[in-house]
Amino acid sequence: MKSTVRGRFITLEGLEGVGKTTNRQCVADWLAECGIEFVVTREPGGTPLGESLRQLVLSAEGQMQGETELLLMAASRVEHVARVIEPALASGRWVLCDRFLDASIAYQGAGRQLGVERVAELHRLMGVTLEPDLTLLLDMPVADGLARMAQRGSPDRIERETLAFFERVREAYLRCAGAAPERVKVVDAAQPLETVQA
Ligand code: T5A
Repeated sequence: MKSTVRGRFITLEGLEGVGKTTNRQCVADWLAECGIEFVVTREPGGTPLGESLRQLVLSAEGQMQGETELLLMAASRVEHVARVIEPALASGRWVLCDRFLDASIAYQGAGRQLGVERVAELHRLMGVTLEPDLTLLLDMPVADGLARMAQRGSPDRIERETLAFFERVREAYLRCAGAAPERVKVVDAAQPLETVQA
């Protein structure tokens, strides 16, 4: 009987406006050219419930406790891993995901200052132990990413955060890369698109 080879899990990370969505398409095209079966998905979101949580967490008006934000991100992730990511990987398909746990580490752990270890511990308690095989961290100066994003229209609740918040997020992402250089590859996203994609 033929055994199924588990698929690979690739994530795209980085601040707003660095080009995750743009480059996701490039990676997807490359996987398709290689004849690899894959699923493209995103967080928060990726399931019907996750997409509702995304709407809730990004569009909420007024204040939201950092802990509430973290729990909503994590709830979306639990559903996503159980219903989409794990089944796809188990069936041999690759998964290309726009943001994953590193985003909670960076945005809630560092940006909201809830503590990186606290965020990691919450996920362990919920049984989210899945790690990407490869993370492409698109990195560029915060102000440049925000400037790209500003051309796109009205910002969501998180996009309205301060420069200091995004600086903490960027630093945390770079620390993730430093701690796991085999998994996290940093790409200079300030370069022209063709160079980034190459
Ligand atoms: N969040 C998410 C958390 O706080 N915790 C979590 O656990 C998770 C999972 C999600 C929000 O939720 C937060 C983080 C976010 O605030 P999102 O929509 O996934 O939101 O993420 P955004 O970062 O907001 O997505 P954006 O669409 O804003 O940014 P992208 O996808 O990085 O950028 P993209 O591809 O849309 O490109 C932006 C513009 O730049 C141009 C593109 O053409 C586009 O116009 N561009 C370039 N221009 C010149 N040179 C290049 N190299 C370029 N690359 C792209």
